Amino acid sequence: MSTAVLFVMTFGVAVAGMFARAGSLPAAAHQKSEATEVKIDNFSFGPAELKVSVGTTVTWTNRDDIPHTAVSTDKTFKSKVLDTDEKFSFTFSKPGTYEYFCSIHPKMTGKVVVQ
Ligand SMILES: [Cu+2]
Repeated sequence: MSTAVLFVMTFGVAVAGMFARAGSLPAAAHQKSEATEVKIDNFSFGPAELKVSVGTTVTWTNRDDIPHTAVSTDKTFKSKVLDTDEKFSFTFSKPGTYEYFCSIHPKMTGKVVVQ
């Protein structure tokens, strides 16, 4: 193996390492971020169960080609009918378990656990 090839390989690993470390910073910051997303697609909420800290804003985005809603069972929040690519956001200011469903398709359910 030539020195040049060895150098390129070593350098490549070093660069990859730097990117990996740089990449971990935004990921760590993201965990503390105040916004989290739930995607609605194929008649389901994803993730179906979401754990967030108090004060987090959760945004539901309808990625389905069918209208959906996100309505909590205890009426804490209630979206309008979301057409494709429409969003609904709610900020959870109290800890608790918030179960919700789609009022058009009540078999679609999800849960937000606020800690
Ligand atoms: Cu629905």
